[in-house]
Amino acid sequence: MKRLHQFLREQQTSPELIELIDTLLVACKEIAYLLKQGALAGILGSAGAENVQGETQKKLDVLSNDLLKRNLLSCSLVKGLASEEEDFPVAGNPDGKYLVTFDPLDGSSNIDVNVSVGTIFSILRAPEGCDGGDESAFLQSGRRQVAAGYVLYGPSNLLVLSTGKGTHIFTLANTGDFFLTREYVQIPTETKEFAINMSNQRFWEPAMQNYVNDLLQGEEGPLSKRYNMRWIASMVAEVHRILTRGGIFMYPFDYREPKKPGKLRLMYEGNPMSLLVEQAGGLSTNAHRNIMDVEPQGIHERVAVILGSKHEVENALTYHQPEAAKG
Ligand code: P6P
Repeated sequence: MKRLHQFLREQQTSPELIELIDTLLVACKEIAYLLKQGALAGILGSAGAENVQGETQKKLDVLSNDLLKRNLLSCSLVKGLASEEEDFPVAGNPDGKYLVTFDPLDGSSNIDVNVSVGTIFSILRAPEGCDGGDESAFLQSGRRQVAAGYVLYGPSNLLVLSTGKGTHIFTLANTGDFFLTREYVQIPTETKEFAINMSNQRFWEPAMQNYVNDLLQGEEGPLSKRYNMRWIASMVAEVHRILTRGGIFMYPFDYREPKKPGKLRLMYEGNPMSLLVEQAGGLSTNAHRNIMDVEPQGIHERVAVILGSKHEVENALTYHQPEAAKG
């Protein structure tokens, strides 16, 4: 079995990027250990505070964020970092080469019910002369990511990573090593499985209403296929299922908060997941353009997400064409 380092060296990944990924993974291994302790470590439940998103922070949100911050700021390669749990970017080494954005514990509402959660991360080059604590340094499209991935804390702990040379899966062994367990993942272009939070249906735009209605009509409907549905409420787990067996995941714009383009965040959810999905032959769009082509206006910017099996995403997009959307 090939270790992560060996695989990255064989892909000609720079020693500096390998060092940065390693540093990030040290924190993720500590998070994995804490999660396994659960209630025994007295770390479940709410931290009694809200983050910049207005979401109640879990104790583990704060702990995970602190672990990642501590490790990344100790790495001389990190010029700055931005986190879902930090109102503003945090400056690192002024001579650092990279910027890191992350969601320290995605799906944390699932922690107290023992359902899989994950750390999502995205690595950008620090623009020449930028201030690593200045938001403008981070406002780069997803196409500029040098690496992205997630660590899924589940029945097994997995790293899914891309440096732009395919999407690969590594499994964490008891030794603390990540071993390559699946390389050059390819998402099936067709699927019979969709993931969306149906309780929001009345708030969607007509295009999404029409598409999901057709999915629900199954073989008797215009799509002539019996679909199944999944909703785990952990984007990391949904994306992992799609990378593993195909599917389409949607968190569309809805009228509950019409000023926001969506619930999920562009810089540390949409972009990293889009790199992994595209590198695996899938599509990832906000219903109007590929997510990685969106030019960010803020580090906590939201984005609508439709991602997964190429032909199914293309099918969903046909409902969003101007002439169809009037339907
Ligand atoms: P809802 C988790 O809070 C998250 O950001 C994603 O991981 C997940 O897909 C989504 O929100 C779940 O949202 O509205 O179903 O709770």
